[in-house]
Amino acid sequence: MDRKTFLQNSMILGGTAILPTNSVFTQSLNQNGLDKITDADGNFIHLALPFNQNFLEPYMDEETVHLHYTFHHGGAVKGANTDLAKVRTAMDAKDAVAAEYWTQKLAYHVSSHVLHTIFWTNLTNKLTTPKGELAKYIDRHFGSFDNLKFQIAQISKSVEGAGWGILAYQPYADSLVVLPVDNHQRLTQWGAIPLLVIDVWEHAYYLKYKNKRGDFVDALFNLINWDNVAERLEAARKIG
Ligand code: MN3
Repeated sequence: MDRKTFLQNSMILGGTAILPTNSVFTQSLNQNGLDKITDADGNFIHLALPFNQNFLEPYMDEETVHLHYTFHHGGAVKGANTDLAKVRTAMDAKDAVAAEYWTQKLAYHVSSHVLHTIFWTNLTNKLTTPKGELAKYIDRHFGSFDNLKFQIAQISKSVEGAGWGILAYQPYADSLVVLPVDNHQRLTQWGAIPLLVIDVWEHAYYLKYKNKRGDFVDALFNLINWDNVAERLEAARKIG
């Protein structure tokens, strides 16, 4: 197989693998209305926030939520649609270089779209704590809720550059894992399903917290919706 044919084959995989990889999981989340990132035609859509833009005050200010949701998350949705069209055009034209370029852009924007979609639903304005199966999994895999909070806070504070701290369900091991993600188009454990994602790109906190990323991460524990995390664990375990 020459390089051009190889690239075309891998692009076909790369351009479409993002959604089918977790298609069973995606389908189950779509059915229960937790996450929806595409319409019936496969175009990426930006669902309304699950709350008003001032809902997370004072820990996350209204202006930050407005800019973050509208321009950062919204920009990823627009970008993903553009990239998808460009990938298709490039494949029609058998332009391997362009298709490789737009496939990488697509991975970047779709990853951003997925993680932001989860991020908004992970937040609420009342204190919650892990219960039921989620609490059992946390005790089994981290020893205690405090240990989990410590680990995910440390990871979120120290992940390099623009990134995320993620609590995920790893179906291969039936376990919970904490992952540092400094380039969100690359997973650090294949197969792991994100349950709780903490956005530590500067746009997520800089207006209010300036350079104090640690203060933002600590404040975020006032907003985490552990009932949503529990719902995600239940959905993720069904595909294991
Ligand atoms: Mn963000």
